[in-house]
Amino acid sequence: MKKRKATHIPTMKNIDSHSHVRGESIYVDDIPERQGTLHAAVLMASIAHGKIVSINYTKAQKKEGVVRIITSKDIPGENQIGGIIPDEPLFAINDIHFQGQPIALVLATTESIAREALHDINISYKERPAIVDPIEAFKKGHLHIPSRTFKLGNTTNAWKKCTHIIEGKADTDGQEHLYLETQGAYAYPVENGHITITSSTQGPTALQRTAAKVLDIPMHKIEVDVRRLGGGFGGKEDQATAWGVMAALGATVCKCPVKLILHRMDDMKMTGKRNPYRSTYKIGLDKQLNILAYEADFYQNAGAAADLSPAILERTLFHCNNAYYIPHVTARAHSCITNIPPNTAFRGFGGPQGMFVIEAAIAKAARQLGVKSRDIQKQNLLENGHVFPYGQKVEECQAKPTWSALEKKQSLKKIQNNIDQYNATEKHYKKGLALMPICFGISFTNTPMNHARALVHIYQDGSIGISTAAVEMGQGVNTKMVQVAAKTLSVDAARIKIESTNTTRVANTSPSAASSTADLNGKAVEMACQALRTRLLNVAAKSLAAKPATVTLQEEVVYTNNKKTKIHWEDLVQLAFLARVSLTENAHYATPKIHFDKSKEKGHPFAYHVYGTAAFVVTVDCIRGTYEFDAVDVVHDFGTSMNRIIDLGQMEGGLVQGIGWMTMEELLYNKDGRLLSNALSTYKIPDIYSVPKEINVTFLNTDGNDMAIFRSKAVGEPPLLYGIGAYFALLDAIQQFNPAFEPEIYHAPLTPEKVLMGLYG
Ligand code: LUZ
Ligand code: MOS
Repeated sequence: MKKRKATHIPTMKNIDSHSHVRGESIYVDDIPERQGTLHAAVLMASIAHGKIVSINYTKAQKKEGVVRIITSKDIPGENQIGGIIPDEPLFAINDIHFQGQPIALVLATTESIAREALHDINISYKERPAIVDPIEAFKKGHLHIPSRTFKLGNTTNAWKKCTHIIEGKADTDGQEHLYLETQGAYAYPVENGHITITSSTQGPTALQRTAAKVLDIPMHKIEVDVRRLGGGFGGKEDQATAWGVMAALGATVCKCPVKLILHRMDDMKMTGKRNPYRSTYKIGLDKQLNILAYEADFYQNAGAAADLSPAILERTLFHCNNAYYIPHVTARAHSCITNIPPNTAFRGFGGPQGMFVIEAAIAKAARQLGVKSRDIQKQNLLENGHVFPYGQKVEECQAKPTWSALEKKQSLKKIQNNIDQYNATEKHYKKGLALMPICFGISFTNTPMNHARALVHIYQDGSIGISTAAVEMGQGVNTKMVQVAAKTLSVDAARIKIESTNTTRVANTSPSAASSTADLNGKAVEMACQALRTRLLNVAAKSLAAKPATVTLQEEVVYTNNKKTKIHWEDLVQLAFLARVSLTENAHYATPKIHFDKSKEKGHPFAYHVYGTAAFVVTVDCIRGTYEFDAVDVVHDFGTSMNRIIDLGQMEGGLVQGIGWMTMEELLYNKDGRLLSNALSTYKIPDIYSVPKEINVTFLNTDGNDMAIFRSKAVGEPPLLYGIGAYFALLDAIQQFNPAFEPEIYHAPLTPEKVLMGLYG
C-alpha cells in the first residue's frame, strides 16, 4: 500500500454538540409560532384496501375551533405526490390502498382540537381483501415496474461445473426509522402568493417541486427551508414531502400559517419503512469452496405506491454479491405492490436486503459442507481486477486487507478456541461467532442525481456564510463542511457559519442521501473556496506588488515567498472589498466518470466502494432465548478520515441500527394490512442495555479515493451492513446448543422468541 502524508485537516467536534446538549437546537416544532397559526391533523384510512362509501364531515366542521377541513377538492393543481412514478394521491378520493392513507386535513386553532375533530368524522368503507405478502402479489402480476435482471457470465452452464449446489430461502422484515423528530412541516404564506415551508426533510427540492405541482404554482414561488433534522435515516428522503405539501396547501387555502407535526403513533402508522424482502437463491461451489454460480430472486415488498422502491430494488441487485467475487450471477428483482404503506429509503437502501441473502446462502452451504461460513467467505473475497455483476471493475479493493487486519488483530483462532472451551463446559449458555465483510457502492445509482452546489459569501468583516444542498440530520455533515472551508481558505473554523439548507439559495438539489452528501457538497464547497482563495491571493499580490505565484495564505496570514507579510485575513478581505472584487462564489460539482446503461444493466455507477470486516461474538441464554453481544470488532476502510469523532459516531450508530434490524425490531402487519407494531411498547429498538458490551473499531487508513472529499470515504450507510453478522452469530450459538436446528427459511429478525424456538425446535 502506498503511504500518503497525512494532510492537515483540523478535526473538530460536531458543531451542533453545544446547542444539542443544552436543548437549544431548533427543530420544526421549536419554531416560535406566528400569529394566526392553524394546527393540522391528518384523517387517515382505517382499512388497508377498499372503497370509501361515504364520509360525513358535518359534525367535525361544526366543532368549536375547527376552521376548515381540506380534501382533494381543495387542491388547485394535481392531487399527486409520487416521486418516481405518479401513482400516489396526496389525499385518497375513493380508493384506499393502505391503512393510514391520508384522506383529509383538519385545520383548527389548536392541535388538540384538530386531533379531537378527527373522531367526529364518520367514514364507511367497503372493504376488500388485502395483499401483504410480496410473493402473493408477484404471482398475481402486481408489480410497480417490470422485473430487472443483473447477469454476469452464464449460470446455466456454470451449474454443471459445481460440486455442491445449495438452494434456500431468506427473508428480512422491514424496519421503522424511528427518527427522534417525527415528520412535520410549518408553512406560511408570504406576499403575492409566495409560500415558505420549513420542513424536516432530507429532500427540500422534492418538497418544493411537489408542492408546486399540487398548488399549481411555479417552483420559484415556493421556498423550502431546513435547519436540521432530528434524524432521517432515509425516512425523510421522499416521505417528508406529503406533510410539507399538506401544510402548504392549508396555508394557501386559509391564507394563514399552518403547522403539521405527526404524533409518534400516527407517524408509525402512516409512513413507509425499510422494504421487507422475501428471496430464493441457488448457490454453487467447487471442491475448493470457490463460489462459481449464484442465482437469486428478490421479492420486494414495496407497499401500495412506488415511492423510492424502484431505486431501492436496483441497489439490491447492485449489492447481491456483497464483497465476494462470483463469476456467474443471475439476479432477478421484483417490486411487488402490496396493501401496506409505501415503503421507502432506509440506510443501505435495499443493499442490506440483498446482502443478507448471499450471507444466508453461504451459511447454509457451510453447514451442508461441514465447514465454517468464514472459510467460504474468506475464499471468495473480492480483489482488484475482478468485476461486479454490473460491469464495474473492482479497484482499490480493501476486502482482503480489512479481513486480514481483523484476523490478525483479533486472532480468530484464539477467539474460536475460547468459544469452543466455553461451549464445552457451559450447559445453559452458548456462544456464537460470525464474520461479516461488507462492500458498498458510493453514488446515487441514478447517475443524474450525483451533483451539488455551494454558495459561499465572505462578509466584509472576514466572517463566512456557506449554503449547500446538504441537510444536517445528526450525521455531522455541517461540521465536515466547516472543515472543508476552513482548510481550503486557511481560516479559523470559528469564522464559518453553515446556513440552513434553502431552495432559494441553492436550487435543484438532490436529497441528502446515498452516503454521498459530504462528498458531493464538500467538493462544491472546496471548489467555491478554492476560487475565492485564488481571487483573494491576486488582490494580495497586487497590493504587495508581488507575482501571484509567490503569494500564499497560511493560517489567516498572507506570505510572499514563504515570508510573513502584514496582511491578515481581515485586511485581505477589506482590500478585496474596496477593490470591488466579488467576495461571493457559487460552485457546482458533478461526480466525474460515473455512468450506467439500464438497457444493458452495465456500467460504472459508483464513484468508489467502501469495504470492511466485522466479527460478532454473542452469548445466548439457552433457557430464556435471550442474548447479549459480547463484542463486535470492526476493521473499516475510512480512507483518510477527516473527522474521526464523527466517523466513529456513524460507525457505532449504524452498527447498532443494523443489529436492531437483525435481532429485535419486529415489524408486523396482520393479514388485513394492519400494523401491529405501532408503538414503542410493541416495537423494540436497541437501547443502552442491548448494545454490544464492546465495540472496537479499527480505522484502516487507506489512501481513500479522489472522489471522496479529502479522501475521507463516505460513512453514512456502510456501517449498518455489519449488523447482518449479528444474525449469523446468533444462528451459530443456537446450533451449538441444538445442532439439528436448521431454519426452513433464514428469516430476520432473530428475536428472543425465535431464538428460543430454535433452541428447542
Ligand atoms: N437514494 C437514492 C439513495 O435516490 N438513490 C440511491 O442510490 C440511494 N442510495 C442509498 C440511499 N439513498
Ligand atoms: Mo438514504 S437510505 O436517505 O441515504
